[in-house]
Amino acid sequence: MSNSVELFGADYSVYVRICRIALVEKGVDYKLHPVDIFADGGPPRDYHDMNPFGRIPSFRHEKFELYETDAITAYIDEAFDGPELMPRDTKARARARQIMRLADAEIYRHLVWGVYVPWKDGKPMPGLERAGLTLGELDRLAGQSWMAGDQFSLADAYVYPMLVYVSIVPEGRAQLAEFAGLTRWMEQMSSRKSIIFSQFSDENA
Ligand SMILES: N[C@@H](CCC(=O)N[C@@H](CS)C(=O)NCC(=O)O)C(=O)O
Repeated sequence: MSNSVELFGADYSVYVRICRIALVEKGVDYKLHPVDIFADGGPPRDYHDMNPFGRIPSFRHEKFELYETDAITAYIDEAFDGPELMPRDTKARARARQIMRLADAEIYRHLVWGVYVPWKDGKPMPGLERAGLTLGELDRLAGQSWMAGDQFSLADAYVYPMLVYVSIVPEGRAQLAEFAGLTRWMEQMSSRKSIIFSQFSDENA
């Protein structure tokens, strides 16, 4: 099975990291092929055969190819043996999906691209205004120990890489510290094998 699973993307990407976390949590061996979308001239030309939009990640299992993280992680969960990555309970599963879409629509868009990315470039951070609302809502929706249900799920895999980038920014870290539940969850997540294995290079800088 080992080399039949391939992931294409860069280790700085939150979406690539979500897939890597899912693969490790599921216990699936895989090969990561580096694709740098920010390289001069963009990703290699033949990468567009896998993803015509030039976004990462893309995924291949034997001859089956996929892009879009939601589809990739659902496939990983359903195609391989190992712990289930979505709650069985209908309400907990709905909550997990809600949090995953909130991560796409709010956290990635406004806190990764509106806080972390401009901060790194020394520019104003328009997303900071929205951080309290978004983090407060996440804190309200999250379960006691996990984002949804009573064990790790894809909702945890989605939110963690995004909040790590928020926490690298001093102003983002200060806003996160206002939410004791989220802070505790971040600490708990930080010692998981899948999280350690997929660390961003600037995570502990
Ligand atoms: N909806 C896509 C989003 C993936 C995405 O936005 N990836 C970023 C890197 S984290 C990317 O490739 N950005 C380049 C671009 O949008 O052109 C997914 O869920 O996989």
